[in-house]
Amino acid sequence: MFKFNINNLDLIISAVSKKQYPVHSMPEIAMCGRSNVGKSSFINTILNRKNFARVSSKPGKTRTLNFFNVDNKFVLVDVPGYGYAKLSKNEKEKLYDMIVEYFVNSKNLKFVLHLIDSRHKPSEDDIMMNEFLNYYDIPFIVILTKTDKISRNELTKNEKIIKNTLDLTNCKQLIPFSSVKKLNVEKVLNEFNEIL
Ligand SMILES: Nc1nc2c(ncn2[C@@H]2O[C@H](COP(=O)(O)OP(=O)(O)O)[C@@H](O)[C@H]2O)c(=O)[nH]1
Ligand SMILES: [Mg+2]
Repeated sequence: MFKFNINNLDLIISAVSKKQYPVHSMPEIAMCGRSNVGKSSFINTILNRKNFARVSSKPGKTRTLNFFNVDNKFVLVDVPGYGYAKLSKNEKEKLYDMIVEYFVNSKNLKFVLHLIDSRHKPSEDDIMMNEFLNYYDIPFIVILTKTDKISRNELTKNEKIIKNTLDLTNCKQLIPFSSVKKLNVEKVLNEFNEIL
């Protein structure tokens, strides 16, 4: 199986607004999803690393846009997980403002990986994020996470529901994924390779 051999995964900056975005000329790939959707596991699986999750879950780095330099090849932008039940309306609005500001101002963003739990109908927050991506005309790939937790039949059924619920105008691909089974790792890597 083709693998990324990542030597350096460096946190460039944890930013909360555009004046803090790092200046560079590499392509950017951003990743977003509801908290607990499997974002850290996904990236550890894709990059063949164990330490991304650790870096990205350090206190203070969970409500920020975390820019990672991946081997001087591309910049991975970890967008904070949305949909915490605990967030107040005001905190939630701030979070969405920060995400939208990035979508609007990112110069090198090639596509967004939007992670959605394959077991459920997309949440209101998933739908809102999907609307942002289409509205700001950002190409995205939907990653259906945790497919190992459901049967083939359920996955087929849920895929239909998800496709009917989301606006897939700007969607390049919808990829069922499992970090446990390493399902479709190559498919994701091919999408990465295309922009490098
Ligand atoms: N069975 C299974 N569990 C997963 C998968 N991906 C993540 N998880 C579990 O889901 C929980 C949240 O995962 P995490 O990667 O931390 O999610 P994050 O909050 O989006 O970064 C953890 O308990 C993971 O072990 C998967 O593909 N299959
Ligand atoms: Mg995480």
